[in-house]
Amino acid sequence: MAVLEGDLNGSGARFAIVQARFNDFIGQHLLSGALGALKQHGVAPDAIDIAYVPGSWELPLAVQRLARTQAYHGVIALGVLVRGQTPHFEYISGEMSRGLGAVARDTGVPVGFGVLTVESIDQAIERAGSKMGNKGAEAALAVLEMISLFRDIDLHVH
Ligand code: DLZ
Repeated sequence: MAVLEGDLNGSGARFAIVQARFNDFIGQHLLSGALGALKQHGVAPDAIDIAYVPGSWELPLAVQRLARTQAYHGVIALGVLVRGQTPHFEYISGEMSRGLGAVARDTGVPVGFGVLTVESIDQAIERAGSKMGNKGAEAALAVLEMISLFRDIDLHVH
């Protein structure tokens, strides 16, 4: 029986981060969290590219564009989507999350979901480096683990 399990060692891997600029005053903390997690696990600064998009709606298309290049072992999507008074939130969050999942499955490139989908700015702040952790860092860790798991699978199978 083989047990296949990734670790968090990111040395030698290349990453793209796609950052949605909407609510950037919170988003920049997600970016710091993601960059900190990658650095902590051995990823060199020149192995990371950062692309900016206007809002969370644009994330899947930019992530797809980057993932399709096959130049990156993983892509991390970061954004801050706050529910307003209209159904806008549902439309954007539904398409964004489905789109990111579809890109990961279609390209085989791990995509980290570091997009806050929250009721209020306060909830967003709590999840961007205060009492509920940092979802940008968590997304980066998940991508690190998936990349390592895929390496293990390839080594085991071939
Ligand atoms: C329009 C909009 C609204 C109302 N709210 C957010 C939000 O909370 N978070 C976010 O990332 N983006 C928001 N946007 C912008 C859309 O994602 C998109 O950029 C625009 O509709 C233009 O396509």
